[in-house]
Amino acid sequence: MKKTFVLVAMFAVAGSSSVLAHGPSGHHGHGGGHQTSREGAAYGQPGNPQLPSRTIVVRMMEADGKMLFEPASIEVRKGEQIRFRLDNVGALDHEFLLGTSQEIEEHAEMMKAMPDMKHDDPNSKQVPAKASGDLLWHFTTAGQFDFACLIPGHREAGMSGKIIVK
Ligand SMILES: [Cu+2]
Repeated sequence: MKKTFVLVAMFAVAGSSSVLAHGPSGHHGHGGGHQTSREGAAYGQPGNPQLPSRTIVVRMMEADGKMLFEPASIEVRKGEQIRFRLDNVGALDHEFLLGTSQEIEEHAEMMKAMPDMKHDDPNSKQVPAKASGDLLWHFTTAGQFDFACLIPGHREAGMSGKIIVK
């Protein structure tokens, strides 16, 4: 019984991954009737670089046996476009992935199954050690969302945070 459930869950995860890969993507332009473009974006849509944005600096690091984002709690206003400036000041590579808590949970399970999987989605950014990256996101919906580093072991070590959209 349990085994069946796990298989079904894996299938669902694989399905959502293709949504992420082809979903709210800047690669194919914005809007339009792409069948997956509404899914996986409860927390908004990729930002438009032509429009104004507010920059929030998020540092990624290891400290005292932990790994963390600082700040780990971010508040934005509904409708705001945020440019996350991701400063990895640590000695390891990290990533920033934005999503609903359920999405992040599913994605984390998938990362455990496929640890070498790389993300290349508009809602995620990999940042090598001592480097910086940018992620532009338009928060269109009020609610509470999550961000995390899904490199195996990192989220467990503390690399997760909350985004509250008011
Ligand atoms: Cu990390």
